[in-house]
Amino acid sequence: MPPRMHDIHLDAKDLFKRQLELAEHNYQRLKGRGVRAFNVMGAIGSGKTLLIVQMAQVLKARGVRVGAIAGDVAGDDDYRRFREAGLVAANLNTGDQCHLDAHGVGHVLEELPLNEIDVLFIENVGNLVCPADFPLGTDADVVVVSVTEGDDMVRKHPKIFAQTDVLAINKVDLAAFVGVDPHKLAEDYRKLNPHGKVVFTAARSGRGVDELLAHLGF
Ligand SMILES: Nc1nc2c(ncn2[C@@H]2O[C@H](COP(=O)(O)OP(=O)(O)OP(=O)(O)O)[C@@H](O)[C@H]2O)c(=O)[nH]1
Ligand SMILES: [Mg+2]
Ligand SMILES: [Zn+2]
Ligand SMILES: [Zn+2]
Repeated sequence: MPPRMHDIHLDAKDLFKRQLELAEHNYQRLKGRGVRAFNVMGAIGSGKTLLIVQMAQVLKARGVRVGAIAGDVAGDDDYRRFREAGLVAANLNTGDQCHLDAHGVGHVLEELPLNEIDVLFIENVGNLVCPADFPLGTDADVVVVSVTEGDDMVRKHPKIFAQTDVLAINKVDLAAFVGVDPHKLAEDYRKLNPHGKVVFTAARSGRGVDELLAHLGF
């Protein structure tokens, strides 16, 4: 039987090479349309969606057209939040997969009206482990960690933090209630990733959102 067009049945090294090729393909497609894209990763409930919505409001006020991809295992909750915030949005359900990959994102890029947006936020599935192994073809990677996850999150997930461009330490408004010092997370991150940028955010109030955008080049 001839292989189907998108069958991926390869060993680990080939798989990684294939991921890089697909990511490069996405990158070229986005660049071809003049879209800057960001992979927003982080644990479940860390505040990825709310931070993206807050960044989008600031960017919209500056005349920047924003789109978002809602990556979730199931459902359309985040997709609807993006739509309600006025973003060009797409929903990407992964089913049994706990991360986005360049292949799935590539199909969404075929559908999204990329000529109507300047910036694309791709919200990954809530997970601090395997999204680190799947490049999507974005310009930069953001990880959101909230203080409510504990002060040891960076040490427990060194891979994703070591390779990310910007760390948003979110829910700092709750730091005192959960007895977590956000500076501790920032210190661990700087040790792992001396070139990464760190910003303290409280997405509910919008604190830190301008600084986060500045770290992304806006
Ligand atoms: N107090 C406080 N609550 C926040 C903050 N950021 C997000 N939240 C709340 O935390 C909950 C989760 O936020 P989301 O933005 O949905 O988190 P998420 O990372 O997108 O979650 P998943 O997509 O399910 O992984 C929501 O009820 C938010 O209102 C913050 O800075 N402070
Ligand atoms: Mg979300
Ligand atoms: Zn396919
Ligand atoms: Zn996974």
